[in-house]
Amino acid sequence: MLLEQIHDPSDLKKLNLKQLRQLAEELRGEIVRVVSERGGHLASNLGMVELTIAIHYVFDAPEDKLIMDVGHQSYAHKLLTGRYEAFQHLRQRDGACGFPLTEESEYDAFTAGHASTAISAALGMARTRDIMRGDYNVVAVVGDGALTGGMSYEALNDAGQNETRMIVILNDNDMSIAKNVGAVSRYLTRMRQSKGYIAMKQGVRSKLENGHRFARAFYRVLNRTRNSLRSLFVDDQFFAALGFKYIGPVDGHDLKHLIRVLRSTRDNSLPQLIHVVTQKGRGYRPAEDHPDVYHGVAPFYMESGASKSETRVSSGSVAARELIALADNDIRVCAVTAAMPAGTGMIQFQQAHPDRFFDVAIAEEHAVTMAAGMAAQGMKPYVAIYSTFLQRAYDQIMLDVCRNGLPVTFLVDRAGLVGEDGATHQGVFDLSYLRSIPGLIVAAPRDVRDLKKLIELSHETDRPMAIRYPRDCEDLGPGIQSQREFGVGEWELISDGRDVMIFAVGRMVQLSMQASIELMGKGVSAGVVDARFVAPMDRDMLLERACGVKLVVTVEENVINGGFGEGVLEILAKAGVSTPALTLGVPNRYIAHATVAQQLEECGLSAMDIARRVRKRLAELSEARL
Ligand SMILES: Cc1ncc(C[n+]2csc(CCOP(=O)(O)OP(=O)(O)O)c2C)c(N)n1
Repeated sequence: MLLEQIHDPSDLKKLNLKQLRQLAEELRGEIVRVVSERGGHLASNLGMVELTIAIHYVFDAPEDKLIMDVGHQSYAHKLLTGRYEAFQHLRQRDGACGFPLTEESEYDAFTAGHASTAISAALGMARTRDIMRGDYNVVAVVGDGALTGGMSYEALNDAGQNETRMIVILNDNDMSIAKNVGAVSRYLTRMRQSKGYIAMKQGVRSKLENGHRFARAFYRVLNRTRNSLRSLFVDDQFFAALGFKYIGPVDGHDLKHLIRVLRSTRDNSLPQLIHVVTQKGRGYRPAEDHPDVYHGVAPFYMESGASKSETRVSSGSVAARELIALADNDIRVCAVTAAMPAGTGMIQFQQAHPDRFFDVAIAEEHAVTMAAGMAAQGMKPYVAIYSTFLQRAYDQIMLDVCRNGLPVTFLVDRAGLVGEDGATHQGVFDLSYLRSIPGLIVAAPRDVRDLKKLIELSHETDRPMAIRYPRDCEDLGPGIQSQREFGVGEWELISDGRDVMIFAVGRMVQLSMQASIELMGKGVSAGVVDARFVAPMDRDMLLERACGVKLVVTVEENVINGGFGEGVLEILAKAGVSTPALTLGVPNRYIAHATVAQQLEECGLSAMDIARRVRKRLAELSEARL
């Protein structure tokens, strides 16, 4: 295998074109094999193979800086930069991260995971190079999906104004996770279709090489009138107006041509944008046929492409079904997503109510303020965004929705620890960043039944509300189902305890119940309260249950700093309650990729950990009393 001989990009430069093509096939095989075992981003990576080879063939990383937007398409890059072994453990604890990570390799110039940051980061590096009188190239690789994010335009606008030397490679596969949307996407489609011009030019050139007389004459005319003729076919006004020299469209699977084009851009002193057209899922039939389904996958059988994991009903799909039912009877109900129709489950809403579904592209800030505008005119918008991506829209939630007191509901998906996607994707900050916003109701269901009730409640209230939930929500069954309907801010006593009261949020309710059983076995009577509202809190229940026990415990799948537990401590302190308290949650650091179970353990949040930590604190307290 050629791949085994590539320890860093300098080995790549020793290969001839035929070998580079063979390497491309080997890379594809390796990516499909490893992703089939470990899960990960498949289709985007298969589309990037030739482009990655060409970039490393032409540029000299790590001196030249390569910045990949989102970074989910960096697998070939990892395999070509000395991480073959780590890649065998892709997305596993201590294995290769699924995104570029500066700690992992000097070839990863910038840690990423969220979209539309690459051009800004690249511009910052290019400016630094110029100040420090360096002489390296800075190359940002941005997908057409990532180009829909506002930051990309902020960066292009800035880069173009004073002509900073940098290269932006637009990897255009016409797909975000789902089909790309928006006017810019339509514009790119027109540019791609101008490939007719390029095909014609190439056809004429090859005929010329074969000595065709008319072709030779035509090619001469074509070349002479190149610019005016080209503009008939390729409308590059948009990028030119932003101050970028536009090059393309270029076939992203034609290695020879790619290398030639990239070479022509090396060391140029202008901002340049190379428009490369690739096919998402290239080379693996199931991914070519369904690039959206194979964007990010769980482990699958290579032969058939079928998933190895059993299909589970996601919380998002439960939420979508509930919303559809509400929308059936209320024309005000609409759904908004930022490029994640399938991931958030809202694709079902789209099918049921296409005229009230809005995919605004990778534009979380816009999604929130657009929903605020709709709510201001009488709609009841539901904005479904993952916890980690909603971080982008903090100011819009704070001012455009909440300052205006508008009834927008945020369906905050993938809340809590998310597993293999790792540090950039953890949903462990939302309770902190949402809890502090005046007027916003913040709730977390303990299971799907609760999720449905919370959505019903959100429909009844005219206040802004956020409901946060993990991807998979259990159904804890009617056994512990709330016996009564609850209002905003009401918690629920699940079991009483003489020694300890555990106040738990969301998925932690179930683990706390298991912990209480474990504690009972050790002679500790621990009760559990489902603290389903983190804002406003149920002060009365808290004070009632916190007095008279030896220890108050809070458990949340959120960072401790600014989280639920700190809110509880504040209420207890202000009320003068002196019961000792233990706050359990995610430590205030970035939690790397691993399984959710491993991450829970790492944070000391498994049921056994909760029980162990409670007993330890009880022991410390009784020692202190002696
Ligand atoms: C701020 C933000 N929102 C949403 C996402 C989720 N996401 C990851 S990749 C992706 C699509 C990116 O499309 P594109 O840039 O065209 O890359 P492709 O996968 O098509 O190669 C999305 C929406 C993200 N990473 N960051």
